Amino acid sequence: MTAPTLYVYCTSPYAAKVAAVLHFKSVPFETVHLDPVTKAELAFVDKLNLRKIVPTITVDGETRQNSTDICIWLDQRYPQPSILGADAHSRAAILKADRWVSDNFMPAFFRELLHHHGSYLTWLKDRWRYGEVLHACKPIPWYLRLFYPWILKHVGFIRAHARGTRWDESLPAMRHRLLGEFLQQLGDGPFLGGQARVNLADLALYPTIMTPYVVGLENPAMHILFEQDPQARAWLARVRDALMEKTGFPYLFSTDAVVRPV
Ligand SMILES: N[C@@H](CCC(=O)N[C@@H](CS)C(=O)NCC(=O)O)C(=O)O
Repeated sequence: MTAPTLYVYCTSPYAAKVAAVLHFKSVPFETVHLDPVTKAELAFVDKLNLRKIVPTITVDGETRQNSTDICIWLDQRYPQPSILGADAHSRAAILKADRWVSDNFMPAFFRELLHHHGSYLTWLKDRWRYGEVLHACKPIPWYLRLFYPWILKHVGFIRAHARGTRWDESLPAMRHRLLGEFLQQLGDGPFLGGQARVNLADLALYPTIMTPYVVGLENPAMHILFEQDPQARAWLARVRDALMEKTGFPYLFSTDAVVRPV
C-alpha cells in the first residue's frame, strides 16, 4: 500500500479534518498544496469526472472527494484506531455530530471570512494573515495577497458555504449559539456524540477552532469562546492530548506559521 496523497489548501477546514484523521491513525501521507488560481495540481480529476476541490485524496490509484466520505473510506483502509466507534449505535451518534460540524459549524467558519463584528482593522489584519499562511504553503502573487480580504468576499464556494448560516443573526449571537449547540453535541462526553473516544466529529471540529488561534489571528473568535467555557476548554485539551500523543503537529501549514503553539 502506498502513502496517500492529500490535495489541500492549508487553510481549508475540510482538508484539515482529513489530515487530522490521517495523523490520528498515524498514516504517513504526502501533502500537495493547490495553486488556488490554476488548481493545476488537480488537472487529473477532469478525466475522473470529479471537481477540482479540496480535500481530494488518492491512495493506490483510487481518488476520493468530500471530507466525510474520505474519512469513512480511510477508516475502512486503516481501521486502527477507529474514528467511527465500536458499534452501530456509536457510529450513528458520531456521524450525526459530524453532520452538525459540516452543516452548522463549517458554514459559520466561512461566514467569519466575509463579515466582521467590532474592529474592521482587526478583521482586515486577520484576513491578510490567512493570505500569508496560504502563501507560505503555496506562493501566490503579491497583488492577490494585498487584496486577499476583499477577494475572499467574492469566492463562490466561500459565499455558498457562508449561506449555510442566517445572515440576519449577528456574529456574536451566532458564535454563542454554536457554543450551545456544541455542548449539546458533546452530551455527557468526554468526546462528541457523547462518545468515550476521540472520533471523526472531534477531528473535524478541532482544527477548525484551533487554526485561527495557532496561526496568530488577533480575533480567533470561536477559540476565545471555547476557552472561556469550562466544558469546551476541557474538550479542546482532551482532543489536543489525543492528537499530540500521535503526531506532535496535526496541522497542514508548516511550523513556521505557528504563532501560538499549543
Ligand atoms: N463538502 C466538501 C466541501 C469541500 C470544499 O468546499 N472545499 C473547498 C475548499 S475549503 C474547495 O476546494 N472549493 C473549490 C470549489 O468549490 O471550486 C467536503 O466536506 O470536503
